[in-house]
Amino acid sequence: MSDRNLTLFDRAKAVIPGGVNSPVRAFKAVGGTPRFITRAQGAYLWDANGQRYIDYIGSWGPMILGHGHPEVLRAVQAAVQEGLSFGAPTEREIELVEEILRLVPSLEMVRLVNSGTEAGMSAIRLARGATGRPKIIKFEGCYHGHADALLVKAGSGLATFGHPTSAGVPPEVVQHTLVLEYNNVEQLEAAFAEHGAQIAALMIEPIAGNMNFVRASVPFMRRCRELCSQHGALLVFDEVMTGFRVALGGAQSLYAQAIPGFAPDMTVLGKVIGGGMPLAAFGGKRAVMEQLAPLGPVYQAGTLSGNPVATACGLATLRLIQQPGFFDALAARTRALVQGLQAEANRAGVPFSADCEGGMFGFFFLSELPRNYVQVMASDAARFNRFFHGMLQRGVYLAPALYEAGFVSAAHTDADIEATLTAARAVLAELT
Ligand code: KE4
Repeated sequence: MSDRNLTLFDRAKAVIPGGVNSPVRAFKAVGGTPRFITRAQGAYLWDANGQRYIDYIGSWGPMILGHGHPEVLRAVQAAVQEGLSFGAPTEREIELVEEILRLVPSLEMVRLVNSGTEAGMSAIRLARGATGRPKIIKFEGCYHGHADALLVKAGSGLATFGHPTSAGVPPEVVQHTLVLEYNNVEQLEAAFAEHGAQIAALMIEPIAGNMNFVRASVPFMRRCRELCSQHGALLVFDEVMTGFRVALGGAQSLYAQAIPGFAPDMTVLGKVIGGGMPLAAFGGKRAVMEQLAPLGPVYQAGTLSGNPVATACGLATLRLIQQPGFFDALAARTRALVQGLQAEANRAGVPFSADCEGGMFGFFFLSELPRNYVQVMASDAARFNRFFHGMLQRGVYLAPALYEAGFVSAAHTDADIEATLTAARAVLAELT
C-alpha cells in the first residue's frame, strides 16, 4: 500500500518550505515522515493512511478537552452563523477577558491577540515602554515565540549580551537581551547587580516546556521576584504553555502556594485559551496595561485580534475546564502515564526520568531530571528518536523532539494510558 503521508509530504515540500507551516512538525529532529492528519476526535488522531494514534501533543497544548468536544463545537458553529470577523468590538471579547481575570488574580487588564509570539512580543514592547528601559532577561532553553528580540542564545559567559539564534536578526536587535542559565541564582544576582537599572523585564517560562519539562526551583523563582521588585523590573510569566494547563490558575498559582504573596507583574497566555483556534493574550496591572494604544504611547494592534469565532472556542474551553474535579482527574491520569513510563524504563534498565504537573508532562533518557538547558541537551538523543519511532509505529503520537513537552487531555482514558504503557514496554525492551 502506498504511503499517503510520504506522497503528501513530497507534494507539500514542493510548495511550502520544509513541507510544513511550523518547523517542529517536519520531524527533522527525529527523522522520518511526518504524519498528515485527516481528522481528530477525543484523544485520537488519524493520519492520511487511516492509522489511528493516541495523541500526546494535542496541538502543542490547546486541546486540553480532547479533540471535537461537542460543547466547544456547538459554541463555534453558533458563532460562525453570526459572522466570522467584524474588526469591531464584541461582547464575547469582554466575557473572555472577564473569565481570564477571574481565573488569574494577578491580572487587572488583558489584551487579546492571535498567537503566543504576538503576545510575548507585545508584552516585551509594553514592558520597555512602561519602564523606559531597554534591557530584558530571558533564559537559555526558554522559548517565547519568534519575535526578533527573543530569538537569542546565551552569549559567551555572563553579561555579554545575546547572539541571534536566527539568520535575519541583526546583532543590534538583540543587544539588549541578556540570556542567563535557568535555575542559576548566582547569574541572576550578578546580572541585576550589573544592569539592574536598565532592565525592563525578566521573561520566564515558569515550567519550561520548551526544554521538555524543567521546573524553575522555588528559591530561584523567589529571587526572580525579589530582584525584579528591588530593581523596578517587570516579572513577566510566559504561561502560553502552562496557563490553564498545569493548574486552573496556571503555574503562577503553584508558586503562590509555595511563596506567600507571589505574583508576576505580567502574564502571557495562549494555546488553551483559544481551545485550538488562533487566540492568545497578554495582561498585567492596570497602570502598565493602560500604556497601550489607544490610551498610551505603546502601539499594538491586530486585524483578527479577539476574533468572534476564536473567542467562542476559547470561552467554551475555559468554562469546561472549571468543572469540579477536572484538574484532579487530568493530573491523576497524567501521573499514571508518567509513573508507568518510569516503571517500564526501570524494568528495562534504561536510564530515564520524568515529571508532570496537571495535564503537562516530560521525560528524559537521563537518570536524573535536568535543571537547565545544557543538562537537557545531554539527553540520549539517539535513544529518544528510537523510542519516538517505536511508539509511533505502535499508534502512540509523542512530541517529535526531545526538548518538547507532552500533553494529556480529559478525553484520554485509563485504557489509553494502559495501551501507551504496553507499547512503551515493548519499545523500551528494544532500547537496552
Ligand atoms: P505561538 O506563536 O506558536 O502561538 O506561541 C509561541 C510560544 C510562546 N511561549 C511558549 C512558552 C511556547 O511554548 C510557544 C509555542 N510553543 C511551541 C511548542 N514548543 C509551538 C509549536 C510550534 O512552534 O509549532
